[in-house]
Amino acid sequence: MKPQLLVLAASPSAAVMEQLDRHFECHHAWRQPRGEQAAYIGGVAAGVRGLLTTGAIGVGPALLEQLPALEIVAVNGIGTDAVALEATRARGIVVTNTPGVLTDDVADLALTLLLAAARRLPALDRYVRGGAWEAGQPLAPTRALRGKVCGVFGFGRIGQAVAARAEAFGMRAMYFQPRAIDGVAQERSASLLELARASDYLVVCAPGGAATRHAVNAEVLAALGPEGTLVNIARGSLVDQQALIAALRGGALGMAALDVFDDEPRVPAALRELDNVVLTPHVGSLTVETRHAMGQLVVDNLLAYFGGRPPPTPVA
Ligand code: 8YV
Repeated sequence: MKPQLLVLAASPSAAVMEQLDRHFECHHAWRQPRGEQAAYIGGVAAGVRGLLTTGAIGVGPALLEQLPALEIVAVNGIGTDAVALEATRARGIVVTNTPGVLTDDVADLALTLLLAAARRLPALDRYVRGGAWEAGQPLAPTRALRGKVCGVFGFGRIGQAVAARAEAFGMRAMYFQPRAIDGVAQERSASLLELARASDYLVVCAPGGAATRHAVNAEVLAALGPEGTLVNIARGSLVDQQALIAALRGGALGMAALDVFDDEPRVPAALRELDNVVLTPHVGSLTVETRHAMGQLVVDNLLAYFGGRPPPTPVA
């Protein structure tokens, strides 16, 4: 008998979906209309041994309680801040994620956002489309990247990949995270506040969760300053969104380029109305290649676990 798998979100890779359906009895909750998913899950919950979720969706205590036979949570993503890890630990439920395979694409998006903010890409696009160019309206120059400081908050795989890319654009990369990293060339600031003070661009790459909630607060934003730019490709929870809106409105902060938000997919109108922001809908890992590699790692983790082998990428 195939193990029963509750699938909360689909992979865009057909090869991944085919393997899931081949090896597991899949309950595809994502195929149900939003309003009917809870009832659908209630109907299949008793036999579910594996749960496939995403970094953004995770799994909360209430759903875990509904799944008495659950043995493994396979996260199609790197972040586990939305997984109730205390509850999974207490029940001995294995949790896996997809580290490594998404590093380059997420770092690429960080630089895409940084460049879009630095060179005012959305405004330039509007300038051409709206006929302002043809009408001869004036256009102010933007600032060069070379020689500027790119502060990286959170210096794991993704943070280090962001630093390497920033350096390729002639920027100086620095970082802050509580634990110093041996063997890296970049200087570590004494605190996030110090890093923000030193930075022209502050790129948030740290994990979400209680320990980092609102780490980027009004004081950090003010330290980044009126010429500074905040880039966030990590989790909305790391930034105090209300303080960010106030800083962008009042000029305490120059610009923000954001892929992640507090309460996705809801983005406050106050943020959407601002001209000094660049917004993308949580797409750091959304490329054909990376989503396939992530999905394949999810399949490999599930097959290893149910085959009695250690999953390749367990969450410690
Ligand atoms: C995805 C992410 O949005 O890896 C993460 O933690 O947030 C993203 O890569 C998500 O997990 C999609 O599956």
